[in-house]
Amino acid sequence: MTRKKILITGGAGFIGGNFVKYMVKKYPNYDIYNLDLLTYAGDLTKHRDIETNENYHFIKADIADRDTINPLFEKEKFDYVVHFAAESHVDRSITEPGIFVKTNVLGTQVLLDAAKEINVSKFIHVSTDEVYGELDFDPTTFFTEETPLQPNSPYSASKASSDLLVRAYHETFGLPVNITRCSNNYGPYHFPEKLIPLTISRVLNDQKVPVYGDGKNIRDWLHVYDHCAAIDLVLHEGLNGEVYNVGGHNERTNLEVVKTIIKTLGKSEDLIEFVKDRPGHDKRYAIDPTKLEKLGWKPTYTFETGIAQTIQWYLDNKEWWEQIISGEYRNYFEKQYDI
Ligand code: NAD
Ligand code: TDX
Repeated sequence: MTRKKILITGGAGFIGGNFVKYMVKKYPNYDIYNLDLLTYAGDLTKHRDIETNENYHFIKADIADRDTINPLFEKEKFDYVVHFAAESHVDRSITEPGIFVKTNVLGTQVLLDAAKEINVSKFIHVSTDEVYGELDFDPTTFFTEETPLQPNSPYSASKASSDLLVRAYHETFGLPVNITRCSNNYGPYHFPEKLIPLTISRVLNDQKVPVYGDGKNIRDWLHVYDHCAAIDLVLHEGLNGEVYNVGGHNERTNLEVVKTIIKTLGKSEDLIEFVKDRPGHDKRYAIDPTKLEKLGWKPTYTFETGIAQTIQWYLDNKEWWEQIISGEYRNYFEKQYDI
């Protein structure tokens, strides 16, 4: 296999971090460059197991900083770019939309320009099913790659905007791109502001779990390891210019998710506290992954096996999440929640 240089942005975060580990271990012949600004969501302690590997490199930089990104691309001449870096939390986009536009839209455009200048062989843009908006509760309806974009939150609007730029750089400049749109991920190193790790960490500390509205909103859960395998496949086999939806048919209401975690940990459902709903709260997401399955992808986790693995991981790695929730996160939680 020829040696390749792969730039992974956002590789100190949740999904990017898992993907960096996956690539460093699976492809010793690829040089993996993890570029990350190390915002509140990024941390490098998760890479202690790979940081001394010869094929792992870290670069601290802001994707929206053209003066850093352009010379870096000129110098390193990356073969592939896999772009995860983003502001990713819907609730934060409601209180502070500006940074979502800067990082997710402008940052993506800076990377596209730099990638175009050095003629990268592939630019993978990791997007989200949230760009399609919401589905109603009819279980026979799904998002396909043809579903129109109708984002409802500042977060999803910023991701949809970046998707359109990626598409335009393919159509106008012939940049070899793919866009992947994945459903909700969960698994190791998920930042505890998101529903599943928030619930696990709070239940373990016998603290109330805030459930928005009536808890009946539905998400389609995918284990992060299955997402990593999907991106690997698209990177190597995806047809240029194509969009691929990623999801494993694991729809659950939020209340079902929270109750499963509480039951697994042997705690009481009295910990559930219904709180005021998220503004613009999307009712349901559900992915039709047929196109990616035809390319050769199949998830390996069901929700049951995946959530059991994830809960065990949080039990075994308390140090990682305790260090987060005892820091600046406390201020965020107090501002965000009334409980
Ligand atoms: P995350 O918030 O855990 O990690 C984001 C990473 O990006 C962090 O390490 C952060 O430091 C870095 N970053 C932020 N701004 C940066 C900047 N200006 N320059 C460089 N680095 C910066 O996010 P995640 O959940 O791992 O999501 C990764 C990607 O996958 C995002 O693009 C997100 O939209 C997409 N996605 C997430 C999910 C999900 O369920 N979490 C589902 C579908 C798609
Ligand atoms: O405290 C909470 N209580 C609650 O009921 C939180 C944080 C969430 N929720 C609900 C809102 C959603 O219906 O749980 C569901 C999941 O919420 P999040 O974990 O915030 O995820 P979501 O808003 O669905 O977005 C996620 O999936 C798509 C990621 O954060 C995005 O980055 C990704 O694009």
